[in-house]
Amino acid sequence: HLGAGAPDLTTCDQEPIHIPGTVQPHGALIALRAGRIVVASDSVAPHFGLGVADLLGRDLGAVFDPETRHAVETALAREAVEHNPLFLLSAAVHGHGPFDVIAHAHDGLQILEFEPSAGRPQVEPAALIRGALGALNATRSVGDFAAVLAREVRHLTGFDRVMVYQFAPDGTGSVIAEQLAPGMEAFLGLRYPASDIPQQARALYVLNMIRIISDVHAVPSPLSALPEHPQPLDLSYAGLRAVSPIHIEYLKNMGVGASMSISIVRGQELWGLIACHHDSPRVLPYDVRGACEFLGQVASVQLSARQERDEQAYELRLRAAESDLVDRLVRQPDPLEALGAEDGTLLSFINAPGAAIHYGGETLLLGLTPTRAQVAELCAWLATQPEAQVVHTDALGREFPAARVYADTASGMLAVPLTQSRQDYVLWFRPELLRAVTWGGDPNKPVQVDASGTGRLSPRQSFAAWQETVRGHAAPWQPAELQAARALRRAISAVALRRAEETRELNV
Ligand code: BLA
Repeated sequence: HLGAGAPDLTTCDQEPIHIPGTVQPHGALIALRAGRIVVASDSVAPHFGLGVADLLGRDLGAVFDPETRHAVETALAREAVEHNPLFLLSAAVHGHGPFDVIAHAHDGLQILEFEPSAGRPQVEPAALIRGALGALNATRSVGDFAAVLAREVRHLTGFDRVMVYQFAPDGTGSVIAEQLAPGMEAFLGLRYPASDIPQQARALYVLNMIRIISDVHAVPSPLSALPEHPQPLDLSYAGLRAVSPIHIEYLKNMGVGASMSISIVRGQELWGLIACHHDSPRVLPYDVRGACEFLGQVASVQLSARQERDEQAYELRLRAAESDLVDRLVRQPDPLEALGAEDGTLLSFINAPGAAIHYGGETLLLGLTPTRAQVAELCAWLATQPEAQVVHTDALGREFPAARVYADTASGMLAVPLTQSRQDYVLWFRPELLRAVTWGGDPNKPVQVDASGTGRLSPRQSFAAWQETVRGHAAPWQPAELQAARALRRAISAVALRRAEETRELNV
């Protein structure tokens, strides 16, 4: 599906993943128009013992016995299946099965999917997640919520690795919670490039909240259609949709056998994913997938509320810390003494692992920072810059090349001037975002083009490209942080002004 020519990351967005022309072979799919079968997957042969030719052009009588056919048609007439895949019944097909029969309608077609039944009655999704809902309700912060969500999804599905993956405004994402089976490699805290989940996939995942790749090594089963139905079948809402070969390759590189992900949506945007991996193939019955989707919907609603609460709490904390710092400046004229207390106030004022105070030629360091001499040199450079209330950057090395040597401690810098005229600043630092990620397999192996020779990118290459783009970048300063820094700057000016006036009065 990808265009010819040199591979580059933009081609990822071009792949029409909703019309792969194939389904995953652990099930079979047929599509009907006006009661006639117009599309069928080759996998009807192993599952039903029938050829595609036995089905195309026929009605449901070619699949079901009369009684089952009646039950399916009655359910289809009654249920709202537009874009809404529903479990209809468990039924045998020509002595094979039984199969879970899942139906939805899209683009004027009725699409029936057949998955081997799990051998137990289907359960209402709500019943499967009653316990999880209670545990989720009891959490307060985004972090706690995500941790419980990962635990409950792992409990429900048995996947070896369950992660909550959150997108940043720049489209990159990081693993904010994780539950692992013993022996699984941890990804918690790692950040991945935006191109790992391209645009069209994100758009599809807002429409259809769940997808499963049951076996990354399975050979997809092609769809055949009647000549009068030439356009590719849109599988946006189909559970058996075969997944992008690029992504399959990605999962193989990671050493993953099966994958599932559930969307978490905020407004109309993908907030994140619950991403699940299994070492070996894993098929999940429809009701368990439905329960996961339900959890995803609950998470979509509840995470927003918790995120707002977290943001408000952070703003309050910023304001409290700011007024505490100002109090100290009022009581103690020497900023090194006033702000340099080792009690963590300066570091916790703004979420940063390092801070420094440079005043009257002296430098005080707190946490993860460049050296004293480097901070002094940085302040000398800042003093040559156009005057500003606060100076901030998330790529310091771009603006001040001398800072490149300490990118690992200070790719991000936020500086508040302490005095009008001198090189005096209080500064916060953030480290480079980049963290080493090792994919399954040999990390030293050169980037390869895949076996089919179509010039597709491998995830290793995307990661290398991303490393280049994020080198020297730190997590950006949030608007609330900049606002707090400006408020601190104003307060410092006010304190200095008052002090100047007091001195003048004394001198009179
Ligand atoms: C899809 N990529 C995905 C999905 C995830 C990721 C979760 C959803 C499908 C699924 O559930 O498996 C990415 N998975 C991750 C990340 C982690 C993880 C970041 O576990 C981290 C722990 N991918 C690339 C490049 C391209 C690409 C370079 O790296 C394109 C050239 C494509 N990824 C790609 C495509 C899909 C995808 C096309 C959609 C798959 C589909 O639904 O058909």
